[in-house]
Amino acid sequence: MNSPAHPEIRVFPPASDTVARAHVDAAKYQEMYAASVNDPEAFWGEQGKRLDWIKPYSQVKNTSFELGNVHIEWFGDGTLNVSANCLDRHLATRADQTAIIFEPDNPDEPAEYITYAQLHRRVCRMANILETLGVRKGDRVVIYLPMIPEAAYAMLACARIGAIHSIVFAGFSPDALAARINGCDAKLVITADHAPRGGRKTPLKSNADAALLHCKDTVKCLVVKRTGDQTTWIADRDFDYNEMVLEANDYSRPVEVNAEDPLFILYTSGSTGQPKGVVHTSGGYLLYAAMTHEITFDYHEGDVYWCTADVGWVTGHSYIVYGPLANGATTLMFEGVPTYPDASRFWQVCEKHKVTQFYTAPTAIRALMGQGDEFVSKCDLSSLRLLGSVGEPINPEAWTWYHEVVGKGKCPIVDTWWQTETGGHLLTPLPGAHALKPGAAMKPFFGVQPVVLDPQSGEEIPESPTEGVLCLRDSWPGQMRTVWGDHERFEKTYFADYKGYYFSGDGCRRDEDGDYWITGRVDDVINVSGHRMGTAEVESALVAHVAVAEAAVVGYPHEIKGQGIYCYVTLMHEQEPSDELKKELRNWVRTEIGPIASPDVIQWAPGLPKTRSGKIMRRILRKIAENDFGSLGDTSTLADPSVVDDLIANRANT
Ligand code: 6R9
Repeated sequence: MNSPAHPEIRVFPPASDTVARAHVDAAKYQEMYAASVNDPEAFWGEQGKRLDWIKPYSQVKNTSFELGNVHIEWFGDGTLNVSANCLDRHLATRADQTAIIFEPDNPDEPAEYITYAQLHRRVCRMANILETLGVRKGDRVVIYLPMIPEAAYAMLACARIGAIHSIVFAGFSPDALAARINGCDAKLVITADHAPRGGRKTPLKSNADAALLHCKDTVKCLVVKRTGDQTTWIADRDFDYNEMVLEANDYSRPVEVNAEDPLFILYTSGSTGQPKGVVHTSGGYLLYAAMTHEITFDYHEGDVYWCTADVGWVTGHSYIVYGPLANGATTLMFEGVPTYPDASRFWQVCEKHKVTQFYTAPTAIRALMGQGDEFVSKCDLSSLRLLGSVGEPINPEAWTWYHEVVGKGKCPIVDTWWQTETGGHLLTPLPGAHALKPGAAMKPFFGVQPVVLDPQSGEEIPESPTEGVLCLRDSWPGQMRTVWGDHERFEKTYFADYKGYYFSGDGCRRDEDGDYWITGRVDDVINVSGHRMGTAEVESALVAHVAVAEAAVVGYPHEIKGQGIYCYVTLMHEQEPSDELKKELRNWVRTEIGPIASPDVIQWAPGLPKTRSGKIMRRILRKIAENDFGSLGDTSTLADPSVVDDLIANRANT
């Protein structure tokens, strides 16, 4: 079906069987949405009952977006325990139900099915180990693990004793790991010998060893055996999880925490400076993750739900662990990559475990689409009922392939727009309530009030269609509370540019039907294979190299990754440019940050386009990287306009 105003945009209304099954249909969405914004207190006060509280809340919402006084508190006088909500309360009804299906990297290794009763015991044991190692309520624990069930045990064990976890993606380098351990002043790092991925192994323990050289010598290290490979061992600092677990008691009493006590810190990239520690708290976050998981994915009893993200990213936190387990769901954890042993792995796993909901990133879809349909069609995907997309805008071609080839035209696609900062989905179609448009994130979730602002005036644009920056007018329970140790940075980053609003950093379009389309970041954040990165981080890694005088980094369109990393590098005087040096700089960035930040393109730049006040004109660099020289805009304010001609003449092939 076509949209009347835009005949080229196809619109897919929900199918009748989807509507019949759905928790929320169109009428219910209207009614609930109106209630959620007209009386948030009453709405969320009611929804809060999804959780088990130790001491019930009497207050619901206490929030302010006013610069200088930003304050976000939900269910402020309630107490609970997050791990008890994800485990203990399910034991009476689903002790023997599978909580986690673990699918290892190597398909010849058996999958593991962990029931709620087993998960409960393993989390309790891990909690007791953490306490033995001196971790107490409020202490920080860094988790640097492969995608193995122990990562979930560690998260829930922290939650059980009221400790705050901070997961560092296993693809980050020792330097990045050290910065995060020090940033949150962690007492303990939990790691593994190696992380198998795509048939290769990342030496996590030796990375942790290298990182710990730059940390306080009181930081301890708990090591999980994954591959069994030898690692170096430092007595009194390193502890063997597999040995300790044999002795550990299998019950640990869940500690009572306040709804607003931090649950975790997750470092994420912004447009300036080093990554910031996004803080999420216990009550509102868990409620929001659980509710969005149930409603967006239309989760029902007996479903097998799979989110392919890594627990090192927020998607893994909310939609592999906390949301699904709070709902008593069966959640699949996959250690591997989509293309190992070959490009049918995702679909084989769907067939093997009869996956009903499948949630992945556009970059994976594009990569697999390029391998041809046969990898999909040879698998039995009849169990699939719903598909999800997250991490970056999905282009209509990839959407259509996902819909037709993977979903056989029968599975709705929920294109969920959200951020580390938002805790859960903010914009998404709901499968039984909304029509789908390929590439659109469509509608706000309950309680979410998106607004489009004029970037210049900061004024709200009420009419549609329109385009501008995407902000939120009011708080929702899953919103981040602060930047760890730096509330001022929190206020400055999200509440200073547009007064009275939360600024997402994304641009968007709202069409004539009032549906939202995300157009991408409007700041210096790029999105490479769904991984969010600040161009400033890559620049500071580059300039830390002795040969580099100056660097400017921008994103450019990349067929599979969404965006690639394009670096303009000015070398030190008398430093000769060479291909070897390019290679060296690539490796340098990989070790400074991690393989995900590896530059795709390095162009030698004798000079960078700067204003007379010395500000690099990134707009121009972006255009050159995009191969779009026709619209460079006004270059007359440049200190030396001729550098632009040189950069164009020597543009690298992308
Ligand atoms: C969940 C997550 C957040 C940024 C966000 C936006 C982009 C995420 C998207 C999307 C278009 C979607 N983004 N989902 N853009 N459509 N469905 O990815 O968190 O890593 O913090 O990234 O990702 O630019 O601002 P995070």
